[in-house]
Amino acid sequence: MLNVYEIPAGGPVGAQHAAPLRTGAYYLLDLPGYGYAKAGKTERAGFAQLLRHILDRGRLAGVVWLLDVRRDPSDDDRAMQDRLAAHGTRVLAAITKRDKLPGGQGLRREQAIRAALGLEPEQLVATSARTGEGVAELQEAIGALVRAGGA
Ligand SMILES: Nc1nc2c(ncn2[C@@H]2O[C@H](COP(=O)(O)OP(=O)(O)OP(=O)(O)O)[C@@H](O)[C@H]2O)c(=O)[nH]1
Ligand SMILES: [Mg+2]
Repeated sequence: MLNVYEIPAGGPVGAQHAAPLRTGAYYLLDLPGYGYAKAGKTERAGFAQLLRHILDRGRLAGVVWLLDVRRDPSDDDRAMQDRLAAHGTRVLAAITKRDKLPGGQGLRREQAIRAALGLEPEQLVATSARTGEGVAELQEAIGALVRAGGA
């Protein structure tokens, strides 16, 4: 499933009624993980087409790329990284579930993921939906992307 959220200017606070997008407001498209590859052939083809249209959107301000702190980047991750680079899409990489590996272990995993993907420290934010770590920082970075605008 692809879920679309309308985020009002100033960030995701409170419910908003459907209305034309105001300055600074944006749509956040929540795409499924690569697990969609387990879906049927027709569904997969449909989703691949949807993804192509999303990446081709001139108004696409950027992509938030979610990486589980416990996992090494997969072949699918690398393929997506190449694809985003080929498109010239701006990418924010966010490590998720940082709370699952507290302390030094998590820090080492952050560094390993960063090195595996060849990212600069400022291109990666460690987040946890559970503790709220990194969430404000990520919102800030998304806001900056949106203000910079699409290609
Ligand atoms: N401990 C912990 N659990 C989390 C965190 N974020 C999500 N989860 C849990 O992980 C599970 C999957 O979360 P989702 O956000 O649905 O994961 P997803 O990657 O969007 O999954 P798909 O959209 O199906 O690919 C849920 O049980 C969440 O409660 C986190 O920061 N910390
Ligand atoms: Mg999801």
